[in-house]
Amino acid sequence: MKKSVPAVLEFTSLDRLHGFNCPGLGIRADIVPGKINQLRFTPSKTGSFPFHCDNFCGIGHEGMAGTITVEE
Ligand SMILES: [Cu+2]
Repeated sequence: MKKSVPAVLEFTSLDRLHGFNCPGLGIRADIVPGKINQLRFTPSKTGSFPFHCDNFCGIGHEGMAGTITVEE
């Protein structure tokens, strides 16, 4: 992502309820099966920000994670 550039993150799930949580950027969203959830967000700082699934969803839950990179 680019700092100070508005973006829309879209989430959906093919199986069950998950949760997107990126504490470093202060954003989270429910990820609901069969639905597209939109999260409007404008990053105000640069860096690498880990995110994870915050709704225990079964096997593989621990691996549901990644990093958002915000550049200048
Ligand atoms: Cu999950």
